[in-house]
Amino acid sequence: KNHDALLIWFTGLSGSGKSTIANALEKELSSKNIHTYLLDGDNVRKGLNNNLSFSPEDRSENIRRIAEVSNLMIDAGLLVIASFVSPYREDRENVKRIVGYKNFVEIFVNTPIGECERRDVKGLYAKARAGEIENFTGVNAPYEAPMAPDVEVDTTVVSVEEAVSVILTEIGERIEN
Ligand code: GGZ
Repeated sequence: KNHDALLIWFTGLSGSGKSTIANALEKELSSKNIHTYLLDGDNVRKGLNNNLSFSPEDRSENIRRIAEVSNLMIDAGLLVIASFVSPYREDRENVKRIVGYKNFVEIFVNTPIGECERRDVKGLYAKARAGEIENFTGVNAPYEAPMAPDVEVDTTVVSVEEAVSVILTEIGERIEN
């Protein structure tokens, strides 16, 4: 099935629910016979970007490489979904430049940090609070919220299914060729 060249970019804190929604979205798109690829910390930071830390400079490089890889995948005809904290506005702006503004859809998973920290799926917030992790986003490193995301969801307010449905509505006509 055809679709516009598209990169669906999830940004938000660790534990905000980005990857959960991104995975559910991918499943939904696959069921519509749309060929997708999901990039996230698990498949990028362990391989291509395994030499990068969480310093501001390395995060910028992480995001830049992801944007370039996304661009190649878009050229290959895939609908790319990316799920990264991507805390710096300038880095996300750079992604838009690289893939082209019209190909970029920004999803801000704006779950309050209190909830992310309460979930603490990987115990990282506790470690960061204990001073065991430097540059942990939301604790001792900044998160610059998008000014005008295409979609904003708070997982304390909407379910995963509802979030996917809002995103599908947003990209609607772009996948209905
Ligand atoms: C933020 C960190 C950090 C620090 C390790 N700050 O919940 P997770 O575990 O699975 O998602 C987080 C992931 C963030 O990697 P990204 O590549 O998305 O970050 S960025 O876009 O900022 O480059 C978290 C884990 O890695 N993690 N240390 N210091 N998250």
